[in-house]
Amino acid sequence: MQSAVTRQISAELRRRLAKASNVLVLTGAGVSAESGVPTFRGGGNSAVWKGMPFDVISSATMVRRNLPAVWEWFDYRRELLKSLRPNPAHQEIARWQKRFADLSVVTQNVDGLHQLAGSKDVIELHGSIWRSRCQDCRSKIQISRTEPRAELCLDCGESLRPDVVLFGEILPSGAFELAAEKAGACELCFAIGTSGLVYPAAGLPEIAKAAGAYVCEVNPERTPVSDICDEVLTGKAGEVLPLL
Ligand code: BV8
Repeated sequence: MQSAVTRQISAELRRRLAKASNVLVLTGAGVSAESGVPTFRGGGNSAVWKGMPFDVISSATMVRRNLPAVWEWFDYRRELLKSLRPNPAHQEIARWQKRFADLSVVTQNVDGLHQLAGSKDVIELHGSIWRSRCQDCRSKIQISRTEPRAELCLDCGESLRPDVVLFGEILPSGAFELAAEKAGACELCFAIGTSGLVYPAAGLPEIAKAAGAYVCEVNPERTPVSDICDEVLTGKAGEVLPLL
């Protein structure tokens, strides 16, 4: 008995999956939802921390106004992540690195679960919750899953902040440019678990589409990205991806 999702997968997509060599995957918070990581929007929730919507606490303004509060929010999320593991969606995407000659994994997520699942060369558009950055000399320090994080820069002694791109901040230099170049060169582009609201990341499927790629969305809900897709697979990433 074929599942509802299997019936959704078109012959065209199957054909393209069979012959594609250059594939780009753009993921958002939804790809980590089945690992237990709360998403920011969709599914009725929008992350709120101590009364502040996430785009207020995760913002450049808040780093200037109240860095300890920003650390508290990120420390809380990192603590939660310590007990969470990659789900079948992350694992399938990691397997795709061998399946396709040139697979680009571009993520908006900061949780590190793609890397934990085995994906290599992940383009982290919004940085990583597992890294700090010095506010002064900008040196970066990995945050361990077991040891307490450093409070001050080991090089210059100045205060550290999460090495994450907050609202109102520019993306790591080169990250978006590389992702856009890959999007412009791919034959097949998947937008997986993203609400398609946050730019410039949300512009990547449009770049792929304009360059002639076949664009496919995997999401339980419709999003602004759905309108430009060649195919929309309605379902959870952890259930749909293994069927592809
Ligand atoms: C920039 C890190 C320019 C932090 C994030 C006003 C002031 C300042 C900027 C702006 C402004 N107005 C607009 C902007 C631009 C802003 C923006 O786009 N805002 C939007 C909200 C309107 N963008 C920026 O600020 C970016 N920078 O523009 O810089 C600039 C230039 C020069 C000088 C200065 C600035 C930076 C944006 C990055 C912000 N940081 N994250 C943190 O993690 O706390 S973004 C944040 O939202 C998350 O990281 C996430 O990556 C991102 C997008 O969310 P999604 O990943 O899509 O997740 P979401 O929860 O929204 O959706 C989940 C989806 O999954 C849903 O569709 C759901 O249906 C689906 N789903 C659920 N379960 C499943 C599933 N799918 C599959 N399977 C499931 N099981």
